[in-house]
This record gives sequence, C-alpha cells and structure tokens, in this order.
Amino acid sequence: MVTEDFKRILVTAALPYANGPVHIGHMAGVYLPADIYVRYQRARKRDVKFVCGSDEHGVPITIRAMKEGISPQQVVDKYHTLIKESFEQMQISFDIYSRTSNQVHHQTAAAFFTTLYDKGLFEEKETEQFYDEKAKTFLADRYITGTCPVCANPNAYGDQCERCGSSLSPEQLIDPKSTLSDAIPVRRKTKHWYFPLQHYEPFLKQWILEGHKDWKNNVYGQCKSWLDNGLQPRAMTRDSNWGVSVPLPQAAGKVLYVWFDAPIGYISATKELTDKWADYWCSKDTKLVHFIGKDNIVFHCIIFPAMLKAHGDFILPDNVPANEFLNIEGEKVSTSRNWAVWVHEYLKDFPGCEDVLRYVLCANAPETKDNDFTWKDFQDRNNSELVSIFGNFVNRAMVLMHKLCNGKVPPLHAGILDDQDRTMMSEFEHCKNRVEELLEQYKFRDALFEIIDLARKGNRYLQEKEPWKKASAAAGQPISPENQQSIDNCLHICLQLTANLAILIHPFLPGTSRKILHMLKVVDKMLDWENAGKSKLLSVGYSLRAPELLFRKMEDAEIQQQIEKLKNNMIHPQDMAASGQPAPETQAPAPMVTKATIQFDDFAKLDLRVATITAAEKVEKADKLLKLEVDLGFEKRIIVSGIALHFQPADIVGKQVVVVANLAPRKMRGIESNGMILMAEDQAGRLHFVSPGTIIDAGSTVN
Ligand code: B3M
Ligand code: ZN
Repeated sequence: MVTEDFKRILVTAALPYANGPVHIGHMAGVYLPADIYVRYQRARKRDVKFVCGSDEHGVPITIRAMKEGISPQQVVDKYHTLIKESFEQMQISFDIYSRTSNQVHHQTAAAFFTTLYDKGLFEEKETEQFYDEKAKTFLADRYITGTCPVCANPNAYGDQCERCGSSLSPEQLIDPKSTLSDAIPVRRKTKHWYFPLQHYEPFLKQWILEGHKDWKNNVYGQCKSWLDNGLQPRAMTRDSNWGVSVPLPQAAGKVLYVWFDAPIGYISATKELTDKWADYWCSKDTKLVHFIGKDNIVFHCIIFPAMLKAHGDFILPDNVPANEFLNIEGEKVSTSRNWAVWVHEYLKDFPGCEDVLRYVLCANAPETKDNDFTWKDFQDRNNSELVSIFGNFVNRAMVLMHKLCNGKVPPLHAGILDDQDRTMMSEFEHCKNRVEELLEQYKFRDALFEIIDLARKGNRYLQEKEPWKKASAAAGQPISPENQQSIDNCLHICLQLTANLAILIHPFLPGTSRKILHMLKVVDKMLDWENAGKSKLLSVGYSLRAPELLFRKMEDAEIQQQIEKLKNNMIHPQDMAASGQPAPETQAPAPMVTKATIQFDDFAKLDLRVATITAAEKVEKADKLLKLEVDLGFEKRIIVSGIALHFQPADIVGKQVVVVANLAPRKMRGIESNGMILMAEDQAGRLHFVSPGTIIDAGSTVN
C-alpha cells in the first residue's frame, strides 16, 4: 500500500547475531537501505520509528562461548558493543538499538509464547535428536558433520553439503561426528513444542500470494516456493540454558527457539523506545516494513507472520524488502573463512570516509540479484563519481561564486534567463519526484543514480555556460553588466542546485549533506524534504563559507593494501578443518537461490562426460554407498556414489549418466572413487540421474 494511506511507519532491520562483527554485506543488504528509507521518511515529516538490536540468543552464541572459553554473556557483551559502535559510525540512525538479553524482551517473548500456549496452539512432541555426551549438548544441524551421501564430501554439515549443495538432515550423514568434541553423537529423546505452521497455509497463501504481489520478485518467489512445497510443524523450543526460558513448569532446561524470540525483539525494542509502542504494533494504520537479507525471508514472511496471526493482537508487515547477497571480489562472503570486509576495520582504515562506503554499497546494492564488491570498483566509484561528479560540481560552484560573486549568493536576473537556465532549474523538481517515487518502491540504487545524474547535469551546465570565460573576457577591465548578470544567473542556479543536492543526498550520505549545509551556512531545517525541488532555497546576498572538499581521491596504494589484507587474512578450508571449527549456523537453505556467480573459466575447469554404468554393487557396511563401474569410452573406472538408498544396483546397470571426470580421487570405505555422478534432487529429496536424452557414445563431452 502507498505510504499516504498510513498514519505512521515502523521500520525494523534484522537483529544481527551478537557472535561476531558486522561486515559490509550486512550493511549493503539490510542496514543501509533501511536507514536511507527512514531518513527519507523523517525528512518528509512522517511519523516513523526505526528499531533494531542485537540477537543475543541461539546456538551460534553458546558455541562461540564454548570455543573461546568465556560465558555467552561475555560473548554478547563484546559483540553487542562492537556492532553498536559500527552502526553509529556508519550513521545508521536507529531510534533504538536494543538487545534480546534485556529483561523487557525476555518478558515480552515469554508472554507471547504463553498466549499461544494458552490458546492450545502448540503440539507437544517427543523426538530423537543427536546429542554430544562429552559437550553435554544437543547438536544443531551445523554442529554435526559427516560424509555427504550424495557426493561423498567428508565435511558435509547436518543440514547441507556445501560441495554439492544437497540439503540434508543429520541422519543422512555417513559417519556423523560432533564438531564440538570428538564424541560420536548419540540419539536421545527430547520433548519440544511445535508450532503447526501448516494450519496457516491458507491464510499465508491468501495474504502473500494474492495480497502481496507488490513484494519484490525475490521475496515473493521464495514465499511462493515455500508455500507450494507445503509447510510443516516447527519446533519452537530448544534444549539449552541460554535464551528465553520456556515459561512452563515442565520445561526446565528448555529455551525458546531463537527464531521464535528474535523477531519478537522488534516488539520489545519498540516497547523500550516508547510508551506508545502499541500504536506501532497494534494499529492497522501503521505501515510495518522489515528490512532483511534473503536468508531471513522465510522467518519474516512466513513464520513470524503466522505467529503474529496466531497471537491476534498485532499487525502484519506491509512489505519485506529483502536483498540478495553481496559477494567480495567475486567470492561469496564467508565469516568462518574470514572472507569479508568488516565494517569496524574499514572505519579504522578509512577514517572520515563512512559516506564513501555508504555510497559504494548503495550504488552496488544487491537489490535484485547477488552483487559483487571489489576494491577496484570502490576506488572507481569514489574517484569517478563522488570526486569527479558530485564533489567536483559543488566545489566548482563554491569556488566560482567566491571568485566571481564576492562570496555571496548572486541575484537572479529574470529578464535574461535562457533555456539552459530554465531547463537546469526544472531538473530540481524532476529529480525530487523521481527520487521519491523510487524510494517508495525501495529502489535505492536507482534513486541514488538520479541524484548523481543531477550533479552531472550541473557540471554540464557549468561547462556550457563557462562563467569564467565571461569574466576573463574583460581582461583587467571591469566585467560588463550583461556579462556579470549572466555570471550571476549561472552561479545563482548552481548554488540553488547545491542546496538541492544537500537535501536529496541527505538520506544516502548524511555526512556529506552536513558538510554542504556548513558551507552554505544554513541550518538542518533546510533538509526538510518539502524544500527539495525548489529553486529559491538560498537568499540573494547571503554570504557563504569557503569551500571545503567533500571527497578525497583514493590512491592505488591504499586500494592495493586492502586487496592484500583481504587475501592475507583469509583462513583456508584446510586450516579450518584442522581446527575443527564449525561453520556458523545458517538458516535452512532457501529455495530458488543460486550459489555465488562463477566466471566462465571456473566452469571450463570441469570435465563432464557421458558414461555408461557397467556394474554396480553395494559397499559392505555402508548402507548408503554403491560401488559403480563406469565406461567412459576411453577407460573404465570405479566411482563410489552415495545413492544406495535411492537405487537398486540391478536397476541401474546400462544407464547412461553424466560424470565429473576430472575430480581428484577420494577414498571411501577403502575404495578409491574416481569421479562423481551428477544427480538431480527433486523437492521431495528423490535423486534422478542426469543423462543425455538418447543413448550416445560413452566419453562424449558435456559443456
Ligand atoms: N539474527 C539472523 C541473521 O543475523 C538473525 C536475524 C534475526 S531478525 C529477527 O542473519
Ligand atoms: Zn555433497
């Protein structure tokens, strides 16, 4: 719905886990767009609140504590402070940055659970889960590794194999191991409370698939895919002593599932912020907008709304503008491999340059697809857009005004205005309207480009008008009155444009906007959005300060240093395996999401061949493995494949398949496997061979 239809706006940004610092991917995907949106709405004088806080519960935190030999509280204290500071320095203007370990939150989350419990909504179920007897803890999916039954990767996780991308459940792993100790996990019975998501399917289908066709394609698509696949009951409690205790006498040692309590954190933070919190959460004339990354879509579009619906007192989000991921130098961000650009480190390395990062991240925001951050692009955008276009225009306008107009805003001589002048002035309003339109649609990059384009037009206008020529034509003589009038008009317009740029750029680059205000000697009030588009913001005769540069050039050396830092600090997978470090907990793999983009050269390294299966037999004592003999035309070889639960050996002899023929050999159960068979996995987890449509020569290449 359009913003005018609401009385107030509540904007939330995903609560970062307090188990590590924030990186620029978080910034680009969530906090920066949210901040731009909020600053814009504030400038429009709308009643808007912006809430966030640290997500301080869940397995990632307890595990981090165990590894570092400190308490979970110490972990969250450390990272909460660090994250909060990074946000402040990046000028992310939350109205409150809270934390889920706060008392208010514990009470709010527990009360929410009790409401659902009292309505009889939870199903109580006893199941068997993997338990580490040494570490004395149940193991969440990410903390069990084993051999992938599909591709035989020995380091697959309990929820996913990162090599072949298969989604797994812990029981499917061959030789499961705990990553917390060397204990072999055992199965243990445990009781939990399940939220019957499936009952909310009709409501969600109606609300999202019918009612929210306006959501971004990536968000709508993921929701549709989850809903088409059918929803399952989901456990909303965990065995742990860190988190919000389950408010039931029979639930000692159990806490709320972190994804149950974290989104309620938005409500708790609003409660802490204002006594009027209920206006924002319980009144239909509030527009609720959740800014998140794509891995959080299911939680914000399906699970949390179903919880809110079940509770009954709260409104649902009007929009969930989730972004895709930002890769770094062509590779997916990996916090465990330290392949990331950390915000607090950037701020240390580039003091005073937070707007540059805001600019580059917005210009490169992964709004519709995964995008790439490279240091070279950072440098280029800074040097050729911020410095050469935006900064250059403002600087030229200020310098020329001081030189040719005595440091004062020159008058506008209406009688001699020409088409160029009028066109330039009409661009102010045009730009304002476009930016508004785009921001309301969460198209931040395009909005930013409009503003840069306005500055570009300013440069062109100055270039065409050449006021300096009119001045130098006088060569020692006083400038003729006509020429002075023409100079006045040009610089009057350029200064009004500068004031417009300050207003328009403010949501994106608040520090830059402030610097312009300082030079123009005007107060914050000028930044009210209603002033944008006007060409009489600065009064004639008003004297202005000396210009200062808005941006500095980024040198090759400092960029090179960053590239090296990134590479040098990367932890290689071998080292990680050696240290037994688990990957950070991620959410259930989201449907419809591709892996990071690769270059053609990466793809070309694969040698894919058609092969015929000539023999197949079960591998002794490994109920998931088949030993296959395949004919590649030029040779026969043995491939061990984790497909025994899907195919009978006798049924597959003679089948043609596609194999990765140049995969390094790997031993499984004492048998050397030379290659890998490609498999397609359908939504139900069934495997299918990938084969040519018709029988062809074994050894044929697949490209
Ligand atoms: N802490 C996951 C994440 O940081 C989670 C978000 C909670 S939002 C309620 O990606
Ligand atoms: Zn695998």
